[in-house]
Amino acid sequence: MATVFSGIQPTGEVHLGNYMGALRQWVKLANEGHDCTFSVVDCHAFTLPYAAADLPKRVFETAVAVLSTGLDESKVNIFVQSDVPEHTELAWYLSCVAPMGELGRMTQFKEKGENKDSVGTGLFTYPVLMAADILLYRATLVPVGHDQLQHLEFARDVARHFNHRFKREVFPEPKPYPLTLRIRGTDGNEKMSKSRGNTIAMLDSQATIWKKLKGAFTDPERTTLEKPGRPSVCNIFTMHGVVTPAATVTEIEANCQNATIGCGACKKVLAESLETELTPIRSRAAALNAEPERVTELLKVGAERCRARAKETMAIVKDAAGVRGALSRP
Ligand code: AQP
Repeated sequence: MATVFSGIQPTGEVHLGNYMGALRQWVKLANEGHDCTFSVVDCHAFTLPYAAADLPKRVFETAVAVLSTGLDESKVNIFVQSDVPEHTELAWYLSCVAPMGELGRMTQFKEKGENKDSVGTGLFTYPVLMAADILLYRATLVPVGHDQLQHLEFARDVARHFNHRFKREVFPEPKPYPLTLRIRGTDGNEKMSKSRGNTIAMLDSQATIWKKLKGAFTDPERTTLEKPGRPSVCNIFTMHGVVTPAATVTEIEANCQNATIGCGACKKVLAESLETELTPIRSRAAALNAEPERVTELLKVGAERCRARAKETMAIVKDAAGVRGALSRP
């Protein structure tokens, strides 16, 4: 069984891209019995400007969304990153072995820093913090989307550099668990993203989901009902692949290609499938929202379990690096 770590940023409402692309896989990995740790990575959200007054609410909502997917919190560690200060502590040690040249090649930094007058150092060193998140739990398997693969490769390099420098196998090299699915936004072009305003939230009501689905882009070349559609380029069809029963997906694919089903009817089927999928999630979220102190308690227990593990790793890291302050002397 693998040790799994993954995180989600509290940068907005958790959407169907996050759910289909990542959270559903988290539930699968947990159900397979892997040792799973999942975090609301609020320190990562600090890398770009945000309204401080909104952050606590965002963190809470993100935690509720993660918990409501059906993860069994007695078996899985779920916590807020800033509750375990060893993440930022380890990030410092790792930054001292992380090659600057590699950081400079990170495409996400180039994208997120583009056209900004000034960016914080944290945006540049973000992959070091991500490496610390993973290596703190000595994770061996990390669910990552295509856009994070480069950061995981960096984390592997950092683990190698640290082990080599201190001649000890402190960190295993984490392997990617590729998240290949990419859900586009309702605008049809870009990745569905919290910051792009093109999302369908996982916890949106049935009526809101339908309203957003009705307006969502499909195959841009299917301009009339009579024209055959191309399911392979249609975002609606991608989502069918996740939540609609396989036999129905096959039927929809053929009917779209033969122009015997229109986009409206196809979206109706998707709305029904989403309703079946999301109803239990919505009711778990409602129960959690009705008991906010229970959510806080779950996150507290998760953070305590993670801190215990994090402290163990930091003791090994410091021992390997010969770091001994007065308080850590025997
Ligand atoms: N559209 C998507 N399709 C498939 N997977 C997605 N993920 C995000 N968007 C899609 C996956 O969700 C996980 C958590 O994402 P994150 O919050 O850590 O960061 P992100 O990828 O930057 O998500 P957003 O929504 O695009 O946030 P913003 O707008 O703040 O940058 C990740 O595993 C990610 O792959």
